[in-house]
Amino acid sequence: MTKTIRLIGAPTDIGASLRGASMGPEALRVADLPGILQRHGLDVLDTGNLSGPANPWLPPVEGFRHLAEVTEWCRAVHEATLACLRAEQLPMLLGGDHCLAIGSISAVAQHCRALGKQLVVLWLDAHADANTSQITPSGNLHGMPVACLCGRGPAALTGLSGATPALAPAAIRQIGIRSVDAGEKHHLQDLHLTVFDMRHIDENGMRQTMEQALAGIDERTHLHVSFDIDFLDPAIAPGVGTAVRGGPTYRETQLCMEMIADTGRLASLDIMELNPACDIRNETAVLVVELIESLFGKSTLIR
Ligand SMILES: [Mn+2]
Repeated sequence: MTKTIRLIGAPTDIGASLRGASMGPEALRVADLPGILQRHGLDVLDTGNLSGPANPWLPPVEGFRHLAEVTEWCRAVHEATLACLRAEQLPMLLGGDHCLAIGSISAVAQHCRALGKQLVVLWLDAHADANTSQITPSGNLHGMPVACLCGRGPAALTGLSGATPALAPAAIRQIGIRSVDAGEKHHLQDLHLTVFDMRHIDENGMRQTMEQALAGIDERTHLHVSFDIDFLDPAIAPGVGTAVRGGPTYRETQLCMEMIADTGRLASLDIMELNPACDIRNETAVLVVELIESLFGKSTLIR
């Protein structure tokens, strides 16, 4: 890994059900994310935070909360991510809530399309994030990015990459899922999305799950990881707004990260939904930084 890693902060909770993810980028910096990566010999460039509209905290309109503001934030993320990829750097989006992945992954999909690269997106999350305005229980857009990327959503978001859908559902592999809304369950089936839920991990173990999730990745693959911090078990990661118990343990998550690193194909990353208002003495941010070290190749032994 010789590429420069560019940190892109997106301090907003515009698509979330609870306020506080807007403080995520700064909490990761306080946990010394840039310094720790640099001490691994990685080239890290922190270009600061993007800016966008404030959170007006209004009820949903026609099934969406804050659609205009979410669109503005996602456009800013899309633009910054695309510029970074075109400069042959590795974008690391520091969220912010998970609606912003519509912006980052739209840019990644657009870039891969232009270069003829195969795109694989690993979606690490407690939730499937595949709601639409018709089936959402809340209208919060952080529950809809997967649907939007698959072309199911408002045109302003589904068309960001210059093509709709931004990517084929087959490009997405979800891991750690354990909370799916009633209508969303049918939608997942309808999209034929690949979902390795917690039951799959229970029955097959993290090793076999990751072997399946990483199948088919080769030297032509652009691997994107969209890491929602609520993927982790809340017993080890309390700093999230929508915690669901029964997530992967510390060891399971380390294995997941190390197996991704072993592919050598990680080319872009989202670190989403860290909510310092829910955290205890920034311990979740510190844990996340430790996991990101593993994602970039830290291992116990020389293998
Ligand atoms: Mn999510």
